[in-house]
Amino acid sequence: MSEKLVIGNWKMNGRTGRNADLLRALKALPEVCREGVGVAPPAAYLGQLAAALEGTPLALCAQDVSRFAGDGAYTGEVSAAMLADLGVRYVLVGHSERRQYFGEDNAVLTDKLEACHQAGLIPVLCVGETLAEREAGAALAVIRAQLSVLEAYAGRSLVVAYEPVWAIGTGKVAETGQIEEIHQEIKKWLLQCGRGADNIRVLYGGSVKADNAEAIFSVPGVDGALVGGASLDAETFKSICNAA
Ligand code: G2H
Repeated sequence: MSEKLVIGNWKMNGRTGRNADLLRALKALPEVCREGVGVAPPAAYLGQLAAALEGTPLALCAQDVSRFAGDGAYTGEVSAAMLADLGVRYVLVGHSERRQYFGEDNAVLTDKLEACHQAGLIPVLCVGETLAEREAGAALAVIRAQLSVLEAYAGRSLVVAYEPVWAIGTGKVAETGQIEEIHQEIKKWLLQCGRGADNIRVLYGGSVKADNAEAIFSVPGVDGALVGGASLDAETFKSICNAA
């Protein structure tokens, strides 16, 4: 796998003024403002970022997408076609916070993957186990069950992100051996289901920071990172992108 992919997931943070300041800082940093780096603001600010990122190599990403592909009476929803219209390239699908707080299951995620495919967007399917699941020895079984949504996915473009739930926003980072094991298993699974793992990046996410990025990027099978909290500070995000 060639260039690593780093996506900053702003989660539900931001205001127009703060976003403008952060974008100004990011655009001035050649380590960040390049191919292979993306930012995922809240949906409310996708338009602001689309305008600000025009003409730059930074990829505009969305944190979520509606499961409904066509226009219609779906109050509050943002469709894949709308995201594509704004210039979005990557869409997070099935982030653990969506699974936890919004009950997203494989049926919902199957529709979201298909909606991305129809609109020409690249889904970033997020998978990962909770601490209880890991302690019960069920991490791999959980991840395989989450990956099974790909069996119905017709598209070829895809990114997978391994984010152990117990490492998200907690400051706890998986050990490099744990990361390597799961990334290799994900790649093996992708190969087994005919997905050609060579073309599919598998990112790591969960408390990636400036001081652990280099170690994480050097783990075999890690093709990039999904960065939450640490992507809200330009200098910290720069250090992470620089290590990629
Ligand atoms: C995991 C990650 C980004 P953080 O959710 O998706 O967040 O880096 O804050 O753990």
